[in-house]
Amino acid sequence: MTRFSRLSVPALLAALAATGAWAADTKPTFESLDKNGDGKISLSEASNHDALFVAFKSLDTNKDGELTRAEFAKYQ
Ligand SMILES: [Ca+2]
Ligand SMILES: [Ca+2]
Repeated sequence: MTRFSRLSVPALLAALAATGAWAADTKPTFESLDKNGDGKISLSEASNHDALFVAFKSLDTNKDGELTRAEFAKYQ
């Protein structure tokens, strides 16, 4: 029994890791990304979210280095 529960720990960790990977894939809200509350998402604010960071340049249509709510809406 003891041996079985020891073996199940890595399996549990793997399951948690899989859950975390899924959560990282979900799209964040504008409010959660705009840490300083200035109504825009800067590149450093977007860097907290890998997928958004990658998409940042294409979303920033006026190339001012920040995403407005309207620019971010295209991502959602
Ligand atoms: Ca901001
Ligand atoms: Ca912009």
